[in-house]
Amino acid sequence: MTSHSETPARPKHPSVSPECACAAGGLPDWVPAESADDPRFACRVMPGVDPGAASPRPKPTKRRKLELGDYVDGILTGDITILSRAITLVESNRPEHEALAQQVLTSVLPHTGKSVRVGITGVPGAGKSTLIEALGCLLCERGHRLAVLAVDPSSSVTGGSILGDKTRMENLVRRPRAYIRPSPSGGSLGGVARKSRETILLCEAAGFDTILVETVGVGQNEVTVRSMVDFFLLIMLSGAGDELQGMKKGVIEIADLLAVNKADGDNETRAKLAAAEYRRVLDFLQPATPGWKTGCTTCSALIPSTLTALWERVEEFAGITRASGAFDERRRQQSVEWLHAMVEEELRNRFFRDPKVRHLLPDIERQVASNKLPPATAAHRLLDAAG
Ligand SMILES: Nc1nc2c(ncn2[C@@H]2O[C@H](COP(=O)(O)OP(=O)(O)OP(=O)(O)O)[C@@H](O)[C@H]2O)c(=O)[nH]1
Ligand SMILES: [Mg+2]
Repeated sequence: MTSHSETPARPKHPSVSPECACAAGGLPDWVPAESADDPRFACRVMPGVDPGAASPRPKPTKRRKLELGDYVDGILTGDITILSRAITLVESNRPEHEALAQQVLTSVLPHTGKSVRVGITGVPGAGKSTLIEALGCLLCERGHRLAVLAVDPSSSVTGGSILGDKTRMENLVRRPRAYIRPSPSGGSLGGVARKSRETILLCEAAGFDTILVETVGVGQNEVTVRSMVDFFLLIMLSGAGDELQGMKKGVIEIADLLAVNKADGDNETRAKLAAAEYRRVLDFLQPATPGWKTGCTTCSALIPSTLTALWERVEEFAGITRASGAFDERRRQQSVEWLHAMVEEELRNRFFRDPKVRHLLPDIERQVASNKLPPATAAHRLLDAAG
């Protein structure tokens, strides 16, 4: 037996390093060298692991670089992995990616356009994602191929609600006929919108016949999503009789259908009353789409028949507007507006990147701020400098 008193006193802070452990044959450096076989010093220091020599962890296999033809073939054959990579390419801000992304888009463009694009908006918590999941499953069962996208410029800051949604839409995400894509983290709404528009085209080329675009009803988001979809659905909640007060008239005016959601259980009657109130208001508003009367219905993700009825309205809309030409006319207008928006954005970027502008700008800003120069004169001076 070895008593504690027989053990030599340890240094207060024994410094143990792999090097000295090796030098002392695996013993801590406070063990006398000649005591290697002394059972009182049973403790051993394991040599440290050299990360270089350690059993190699399997290296992440580098993904094969795809060429233009790989992207185009993959997309057109509905290969979801390649579609996802093409969307990532479109979302990238790197100039070399941008050039390839544009080539991919140009190649697949003749195969785009054959879908119904539906925008879904509503205040946070209105039940958009839950509705999309329930409706999406229903559409998949009917044989549709469905892509769910999100436009949420705040997502790069907040982590993005659709990221949560992807796990929340757990039934839909497992359906092979459905594809869910989180919002691109583009910062500005303009950037996110461009990427989302291009993503819609890629999804259509990959064979998705129904595109649902979810956006949170705050700020300019709704107007932007309206400009990229055929049908715009506004999800509402019934409140305590003050529905219209918090609601922006402008948003109602761009919708093709209002749906008072969560019309189930105790809430059903209240939702129906709210819907009737909205219908009275809609009678006084200009419809968003020529030849289509914007209506208001009730729905619940918990009651499939309400979702079927909701989708019937979308199909009816598509039928009527396709026949009248309003459907195609809107798409043509949207493409031209998109062109103009792109030109404006590019001009603005080039202008503010111009070295002469960057040189003059701080001083001109100061002069404008201190009322020494009228803003219009200042703007012309900068524009002239940029040539
Ligand atoms: N009773 C009832 N609850 C619902 C219904 N749809 C959604 N909810 C609940 O409402 C809450 C919000 O639903 P979400 O689908 O996340 O709402 P959202 O509009 O996508 O919210 P954001 O993405 O944050 O803007 C969740 O707790 C849902 O369970 C419905 O039809 N009936
Ligand atoms: Mg959501």
